Amino acid sequence: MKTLHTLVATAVVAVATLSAPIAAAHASLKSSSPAANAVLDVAPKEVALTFNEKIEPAFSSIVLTGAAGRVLAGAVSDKVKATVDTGNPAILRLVLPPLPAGAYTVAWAVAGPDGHRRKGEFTFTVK
Ligand SMILES: [Cu+2]
Repeated sequence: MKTLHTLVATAVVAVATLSAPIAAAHASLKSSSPAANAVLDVAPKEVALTFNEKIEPAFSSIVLTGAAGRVLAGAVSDKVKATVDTGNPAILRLVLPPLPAGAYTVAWAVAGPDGHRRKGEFTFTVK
């Protein structure tokens, strides 16, 4: 049993070591405006997400939802969608409609140059 346990532990370490550099290569969110969990006096006019690397416009989106999960901006059917910044291909932006006070969720999905897709979400509040 001791041998088996050692083998399993070795395998776990090997997997963790092998997967670490690959995971580090994926696009990941570095910062956002509004910041995650921000409480704002003034409604933001856009969401801007900065990633650690260039992202692919065709596979990158931001969807803003409000109370009760109602989609307010960035839906597939919307005319206004997230766009990659022309000056910095690591920044994804979504122009927002006027937002009343309330809680909002930003859901993003991107793909980096290697084609791996990542997604995440965060919330902010307008007072
Ligand atoms: Cu990757």
